[in-house]
Amino acid sequence: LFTHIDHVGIAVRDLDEAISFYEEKYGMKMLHREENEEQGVAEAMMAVGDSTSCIQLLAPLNEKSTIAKFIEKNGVGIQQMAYRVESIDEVCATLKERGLRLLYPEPKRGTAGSRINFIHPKDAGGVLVELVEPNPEGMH
Ligand code: MC0
Repeated sequence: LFTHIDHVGIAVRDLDEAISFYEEKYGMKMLHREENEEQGVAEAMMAVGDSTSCIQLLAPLNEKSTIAKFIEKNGVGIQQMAYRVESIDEVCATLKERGLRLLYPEPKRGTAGSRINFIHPKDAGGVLVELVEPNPEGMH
């Protein structure tokens, strides 16, 4: 069903500070950075070595952001686990058949024009699981 770990998402308060930490302490390179208003986040993708898996740093764009709510409740730290898929439409249909709730009826726009959806954490053992179909012209 899933082909790779696409990224692990980490909620941070200050994106620039977090990027510097990952660059200076871990030697990671930033592959991509953008603001996604629909999701309420400023985000940066940090490459883990030569793999295509990333750490996604997520800072809230405003106080209504899901990331602001997450930090208020839990503090900073791991917010989500994202798997890469080939066809998000097929994977979502399969997961629905298997009784899992997806957050969106249709995929939304994610990093670099990817198509994304989420499995509700209450149906996934307390883990917010994101599904990512990368944009072929995007970052991977
Ligand atoms: C909430 N819960 C979580 C959780 N967020 N559990 C694990 N991981 C998380 N991140 C749990 C809470 O502890 C609570 O359980 C219950 O779910 C309801 O939480 P809530 O605090 O009342 O929050 P809701 O229901 O308002 O929102 C939770 C929900 C939301 C997952 C629906 O965060 C959401 O829509 N997330 C998907 C979008 C997203 O995260 N966007 C930001 C990343 P209890 O037991 O206390 O009831 S954007 C992104 O990732 C894009 C750019 C990309 O990668 O391309």
